[in-house]
Amino acid sequence: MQFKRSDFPEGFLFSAATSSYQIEGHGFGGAGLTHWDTFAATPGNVVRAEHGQVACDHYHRFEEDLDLARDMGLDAYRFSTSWARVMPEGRGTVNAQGLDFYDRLVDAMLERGLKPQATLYHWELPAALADLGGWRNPDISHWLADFATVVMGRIGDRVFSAVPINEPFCVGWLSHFEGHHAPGMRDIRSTAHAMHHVLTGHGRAIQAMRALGMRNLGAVCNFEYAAPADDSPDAAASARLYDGIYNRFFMDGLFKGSYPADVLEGMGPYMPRGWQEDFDLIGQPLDWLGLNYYTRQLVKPNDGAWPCFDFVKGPLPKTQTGWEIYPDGLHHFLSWVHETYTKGLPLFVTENGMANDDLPGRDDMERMAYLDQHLAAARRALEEGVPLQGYTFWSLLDNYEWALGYEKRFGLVHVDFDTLERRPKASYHAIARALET
Ligand code: IFM
Repeated sequence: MQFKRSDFPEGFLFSAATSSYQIEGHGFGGAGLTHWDTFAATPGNVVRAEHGQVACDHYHRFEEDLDLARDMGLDAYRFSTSWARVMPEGRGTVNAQGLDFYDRLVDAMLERGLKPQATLYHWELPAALADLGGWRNPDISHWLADFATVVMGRIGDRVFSAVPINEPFCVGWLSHFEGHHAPGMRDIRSTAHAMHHVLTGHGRAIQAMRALGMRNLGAVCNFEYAAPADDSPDAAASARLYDGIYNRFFMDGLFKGSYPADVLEGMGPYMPRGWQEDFDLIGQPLDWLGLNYYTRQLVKPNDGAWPCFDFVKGPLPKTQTGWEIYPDGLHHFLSWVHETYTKGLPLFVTENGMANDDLPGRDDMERMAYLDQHLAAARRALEEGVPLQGYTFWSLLDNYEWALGYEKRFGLVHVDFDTLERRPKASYHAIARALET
């Protein structure tokens, strides 16, 4: 790999990320049923109906996994806490084994010199809360705040940073409009409610963590570069609307106290009652913002119902998930977010990486090139004055890629899902060399 630690400022934080349901093994330790378990058990939702009951068995192998993170030379490790592991019914009774697990996990990071970067919620909603409407129910902000109080009451004194929700777009749009993720809905009113409640949930969880005296609290959003599929004004308008739904909705909500007019044109009639009154809650002061970035989309209009757009296969090289490789998009978002919204607030790239058809013993040259190109884009933004303070690889391990099952491999470490053996890939070794001081 081309990049070196010394290309980045002193103190720049390198980490790798995972998430609870994708690696832990939800069948262990008294965790409750989640909406991902029920979604996966329903035919047609997930490739081969694969689920997270064992996943990478990180629940039993976390020491070995954190050794791998330490030996790569990382400064930090980004993980998430499973709501259903800590509170199997989502509210009320606490599963002591679950809290003990996160307690041991955080201590194990600290013992290895890894700063714990916590995410409260990375998508495994307790099934009992899904029964109550999940993200469509306005009470979810209170339920999430209660979960924050319980889990951070135990580990919040030792985490380096914390964020309520990973990728609000996926929780809202992908899961309630496109139906690709649990709960698999395709309904505009549910979408409008979920997209708003994910932000009220964010706000109330930040309040709960501040009340515990926690510092270094942020938000993590995902961004996708929207490009018109051709030169027509209609394609430009479609790309603009996609950008509104994916990128501007959450940024405007968090930092401007409003939602974009073009998105409200379609979604406004379906928003929950009184949504305009919630922006003080949503706009809690933050200490940093995290950006997850992977790809771009080419967008063109269609004759259907709002939002009236489709995606077109682009010409650029693609990853195993078919995503175009477009590093300029990362540079664009870092600059745009800094100039338009955060204006000096520290930024972190909190996820970036690619799926590749990796086999043990085969060099993952494609991943090394992808990471180098994106790190170069991040460095360009930094040189132009963007206050970028860290970069996180997705992911430490091959893991459960949601509706795509275990086939799409994002890891720096190969996992054999039959034996659960871990084998560092060539990219892992290259990063270790690049980070050596
Ligand atoms: O695996 C996911 C992760 O859960 C959230 N961000 C994108 C990754 C790759 O699709």
